[in-house]
Amino acid sequence: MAALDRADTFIVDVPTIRPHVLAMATMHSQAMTIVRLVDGDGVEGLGEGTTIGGLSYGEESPESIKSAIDTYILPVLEASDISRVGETMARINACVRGNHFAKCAVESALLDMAGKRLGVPVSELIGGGRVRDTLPVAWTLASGDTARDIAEGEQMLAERRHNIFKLKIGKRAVRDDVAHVGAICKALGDRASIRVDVNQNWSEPQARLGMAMLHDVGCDLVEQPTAGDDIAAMARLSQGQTIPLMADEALHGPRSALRIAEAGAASVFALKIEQSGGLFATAQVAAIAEAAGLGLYGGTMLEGSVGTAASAHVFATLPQLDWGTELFGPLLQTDEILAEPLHYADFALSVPTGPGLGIALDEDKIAYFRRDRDGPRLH
Ligand code: MUC
Ligand code: MG
Repeated sequence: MAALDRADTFIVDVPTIRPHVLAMATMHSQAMTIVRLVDGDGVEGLGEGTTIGGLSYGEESPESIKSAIDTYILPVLEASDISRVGETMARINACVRGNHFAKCAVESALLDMAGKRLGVPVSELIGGGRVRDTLPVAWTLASGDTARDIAEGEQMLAERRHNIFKLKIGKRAVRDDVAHVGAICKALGDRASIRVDVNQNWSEPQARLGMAMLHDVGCDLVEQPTAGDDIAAMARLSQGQTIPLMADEALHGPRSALRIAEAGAASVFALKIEQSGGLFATAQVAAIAEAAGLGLYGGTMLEGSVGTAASAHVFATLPQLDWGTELFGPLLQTDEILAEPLHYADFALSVPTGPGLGIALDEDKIAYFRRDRDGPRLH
């Protein structure tokens, strides 16, 4: 039995190392909603709710994540035995519809506490437990400039940090975007896997043209070319094109995963703990993909280190992670908010090995960056 003693939900704004240009927004900083729970024995749990570009990516914003937790989820936690994570999340799900990002942050904090109480990493509490200690990590080239992207890719290869690159396209005309991808494939493609993410910005005819051309220039994978809620168009594209289609925005947990798999609307799933509604739900999405013979990729909402560690614990439980992960979020930020940063080397991220998430916050950094203190206001 464990009762909630204290909770603190706050937003931290950390600048990005360069502008990050996506089809729907250009990021100059990342806003992360962090939840910290402490039980009566002083055991602490951390979770993160993070999206991209305010409300331009999805239906939850940093502010709505904080408000959903503070107003509707904390009262449920106060009335629950929070050592029972599954039961507590079921109670939350009965009171709060949707709000997957907020629920994921809270479930992550509960699992962090459960792991610390039991003396095991969170990865041992998910599915069949941990099967790997490192995860391949892609980097996103999204400066908005082809030459700068190539130079950045060369640097990543030389440092042995990344040899998988995702390019954010969908903002320019299809042929211009393909020329940009083709130039990067030509420069880096013999030493790296090059993929693209359109973030839903193509119509079906644009996607038909774009996917065929991308295949011809040596691109390996196309992520969410068209609207995520048009499963029929995704199915036509996925079945009609040679280049594999990866579902991202279309995935919102197990039910959507089953619909996409049944429709043949993707051949790869981008798993995201927040979009799925939590770590347990992500494992269920992965199980559906595996049963349907689909490929798996560990996605990110460009979370900072807390959400990245939580994602890493889930992805470490997946025996077949054919497409690697993109858990590079902390590296896109100018400052680290953990006392000890996550470890990246040899094209991979090491999954933390300590109890729970295996991480601790740097309290000075948090005091500086949290939006409700005297730190900078970055938007
Ligand atoms: C997305 O849509 O997949 C992941 C990497 C990146 O640069 O943006 C994201 C979000
Ligand atoms: Mg995506």
